[in-house]
Formats: sequence, structure tokens, C-alpha cells
Amino acid sequence: MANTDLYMIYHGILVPRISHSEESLNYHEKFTVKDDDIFSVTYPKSGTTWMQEILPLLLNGGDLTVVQTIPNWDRVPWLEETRASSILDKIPSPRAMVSHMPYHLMPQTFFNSKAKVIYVTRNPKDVLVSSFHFHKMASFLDEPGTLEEFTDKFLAGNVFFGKWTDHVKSWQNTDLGDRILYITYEDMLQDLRGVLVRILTLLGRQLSADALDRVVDHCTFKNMKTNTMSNYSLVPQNIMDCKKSSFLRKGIAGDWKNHFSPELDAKFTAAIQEEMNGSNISFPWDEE
Ligand code: PPS
Repeated sequence: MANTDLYMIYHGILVPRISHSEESLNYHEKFTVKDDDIFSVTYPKSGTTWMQEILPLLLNGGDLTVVQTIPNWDRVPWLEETRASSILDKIPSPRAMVSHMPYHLMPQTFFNSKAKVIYVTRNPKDVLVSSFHFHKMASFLDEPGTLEEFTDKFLAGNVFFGKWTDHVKSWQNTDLGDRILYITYEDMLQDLRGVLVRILTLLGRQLSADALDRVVDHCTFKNMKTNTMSNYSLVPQNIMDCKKSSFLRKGIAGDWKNHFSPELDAKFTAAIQEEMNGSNISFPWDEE
């Protein structure tokens, strides 16, 4: 059962009350999407904060000022969250936003627009581990229990933004054509520069080699971890307790191997496979 003190239920999915309200969800639904808007869409813990660092830099020619002076949640806001309405009117176009919404819950005007989307996917085993630690440090999410207990909730979609499989399937089956770019967190770890070039191509933009080098360097885990505008250290400890776990925790692929027992791995893999059956979607990590 969902803890309704902590979560609202929006079209069947849990959203944290701390950052969502009837008004914010209404604002999201009625939002007028512009043709030059850019969305980075993620299931939570898949690379949202990373994209909040990358997008402003790619849009402003690699000038670090914005990411060094404005917190990530205000420079690239979540469209569905409470802060969006006070920020989005003031952001110059092209506006970059993030969203954790599944495809069918995007605002109506999104579907008739030319807005671009970068959909970032991450190995769900690492998403689970990252989310497990996040639930321990964030007082606005419910206690995760043991990793095994948390896995049951995750697989049942009894976590914020529902089932990972539903989210991924919704965004892999769209009518967006070349308006959407699919990238993985693992691609970003392996070849960030290459991914940035793909994003620039989607956006029809260019950056000098020097500027690109600067962005790549600034967006490494090590450098983002010390950026107070991106590492959530501005959030009071009673809301996010960095002593329990850092927000920018490990930033690697495969940390699940340090957490999963063989039994948990078998159960998780079988459950995800069953949900993805018949979807024609495959990921590099499926073979691991
Ligand atoms: S949230 O709560 O949905 O906004 O979280 P999100 O930002 O999507 O995901 C957090 C995880 O992304 C990792 N992260 C990075 N990894 C590598 N390099 C960079 N630059 C980077 N920035 C964020 C962050 O550390 C979380 O993963 P874990 O595995 O917990 O470390």
C-alpha cells in the first residue's frame, strides 16, 4: 500500500507530495509546449541530474556560469513539479526541461509540437540500487526496507513514477520519429563526448572542439559531485541526508553486482523479461 502522506496518486502512479501538487500537475497538463522546447525524459535515477548539467551547457556554447550559479532544479526544471510555474515563464527559449512522466501523460500540446526529446535509459538493476540508497537518504520517500523488500515494491511499480518497464515501453513506442533521441546512461559513461555530439545533432547545434572538451570535463562525475549547484548539498539535511548517502553516490555502471544475491538477480531478471516480452525492445545490458 502506498503511503499517501508522502505520495499523491496521479493516473495510477505515485508522485512525491514534496514536489508535486494538484496545481503543479494541472499546470503540467495545460502547459503550452513550444516548438523549440527540449525535454529530457527519464525514469528516476537514470541520469536526470546529468542532463540538467549537460543541456544548458550545450545550449549556451559551453559557458559554465549558469551551472555554477543556478541550482539544477531551477535551470532545467521538472515540468510536473511545483517550481515549474514560477520558472518556466522566465527561462529564455529554447527552454530545456526534464520530466519523469510516461509518454501518454505528457501535456496535450506536446504531441502537436515539434519539441525534441532526449530519453535516457539506465540498466534497471542499477536504477534499483540507486533508488534504494536514495530512499534511505530522502525523508520525502518511504523507508525502503531491505533491498529484497524494496525490489518487490519496485517490480510492482509501488515506487515513485511506477514501473520501470511501463515507463520504458511507453517512450519506446511513440510517434515522435526524429524528434526523439534515445541514449543510455551507460553510453554516457563510456563516451560522453560522442553522446554530446548526438544531442547537438538532434538540436541542430554545434560547439567548438574546445567548448565541447570543457563541457565533457565539467560533466564528469568527479566534477559534478563538487558542484554545489548540482550535488543537492543546498537541500536541508532533514530533507536529504547526505550523511546517509550522497545524491551523486557512485556514478558507475554495474554497482548492482555489489548488491544483488544470485537469487535476487534471477528473480529481478525474470520479472523484467516477462514484462518486456513481445516488446521488441532490447538493451546492451540484457546480455549481462
Ligand atoms: S533523480 O532523483 O531522478 O533526479 O536522479 P537522477 O539524476 O536521474 O539519477 C541519479 C544517479 O545519476 C548519477 N549521476 C552521474 N553518474 C555519472 N556521471 C555523472 N556526471 C552523474 N551525475 C549523476 C548519480 O550518481 C546517481 O546514480 P548512483 O548510482 O546512485 O550514483
